[in-house]
Amino acid sequence: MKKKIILITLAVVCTAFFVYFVKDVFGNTESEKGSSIITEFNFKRIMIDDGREPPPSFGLDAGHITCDEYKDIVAGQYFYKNPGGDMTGEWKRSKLPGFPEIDAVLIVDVDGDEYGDVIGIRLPDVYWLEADDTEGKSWSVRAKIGEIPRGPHGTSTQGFITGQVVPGKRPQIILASRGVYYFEIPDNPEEGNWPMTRVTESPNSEEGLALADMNGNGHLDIIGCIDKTQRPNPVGWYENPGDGSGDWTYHQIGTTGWVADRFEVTDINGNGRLDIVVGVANGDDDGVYWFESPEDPTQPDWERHTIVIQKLCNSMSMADMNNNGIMDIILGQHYTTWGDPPTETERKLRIFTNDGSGNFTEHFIDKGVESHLGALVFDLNGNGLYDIVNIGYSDFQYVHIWRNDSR
Ligand SMILES: [Ca+2]
Ligand SMILES: [Ca+2]
Ligand SMILES: [Ca+2]
Ligand SMILES: [Ca+2]
Repeated sequence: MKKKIILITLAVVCTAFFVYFVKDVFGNTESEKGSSIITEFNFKRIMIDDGREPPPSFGLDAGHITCDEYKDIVAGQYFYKNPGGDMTGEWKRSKLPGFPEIDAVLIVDVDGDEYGDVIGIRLPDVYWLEADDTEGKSWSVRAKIGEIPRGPHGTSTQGFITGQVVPGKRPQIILASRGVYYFEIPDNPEEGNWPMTRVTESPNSEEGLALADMNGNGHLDIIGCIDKTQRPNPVGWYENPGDGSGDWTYHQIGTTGWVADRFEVTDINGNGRLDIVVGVANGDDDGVYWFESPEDPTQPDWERHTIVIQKLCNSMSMADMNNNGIMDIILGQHYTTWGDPPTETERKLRIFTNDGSGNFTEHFIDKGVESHLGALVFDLNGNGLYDIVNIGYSDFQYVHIWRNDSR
């Protein structure tokens, strides 16, 4: 009986926080808080972990796992509870089950209860993990949701995103490895074997993913890699057929000299057409480029524009960092011991703000921190300013955040 009362109390507390958030986000309180345009960035670097065990992992996401106004982080084998306040306190770390192999890649609300949910992969297996408590102190594997083939990186992979590509109560989980697949969350997720659809079977489609309605028909299309081994490397998008069927049509729109690693989509030049932004890595032609959409986005040969030339652009993301309503680019730098590795002073974290016409201004944020599938942005403390979250690959032992103190 006592246990039941505690559980009910927990549920009420969590619901109260949830209502607070919904109000906060949809009542525009958050955007009002951070609505003034930022003219100068001010970030504070905070190291939240320097003792992660190998192997290096790819997964990184932030979201509300615990019942407070601060976003928590999952990365690889670990969950980190946001300490709140100025976020310089201890980020309590819990190991996720399945250690050392499971790579936690996404935070997704699977079942609508107060216990946080995470999607973890140990390919070919894909799992739903859930917190056993509202603090994320311990976690359990709730179900194996399905299997996708192993790609070039064995048990893990570098392409994962959530979004509503088909109608449903909850967004789907989209994974790119040897092929691109999406899983739908069923009504009884604990039974496992979630419905899965294959978007492409192309064997070398592992890399970043983006979602956007490219042709304006109301269905989210997938922007991603089709063959990372081809040189030049194709850039393009998969057209959502809108009827739930698989094997989507791929539209190639251009090429990069080497691996098109990270993808983002926005209207870069303000003409109402969605353009594709690509971070290129690991060879000749490294840099960040944007491809200008023609009137018909299914046409090939979009004009390519350079935003910045930099080696190893494996960490590129997009958000409106200066609150002027136009998406900007956040860029970290990977480090490898092969080839001509960037020196420590070259490992920069930068923001490139767009004036709305495709003219970018560079803002130096920090240097010396390696970034691989990092430089992601989340408003970790709910103050209306995007903070930056970072993991590395060569320097896999670290997780850093940069708290956004800009005003
Ligand atoms: Ca849950
Ligand atoms: Ca455009
Ligand atoms: Ca902006
Ligand atoms: Ca913030």
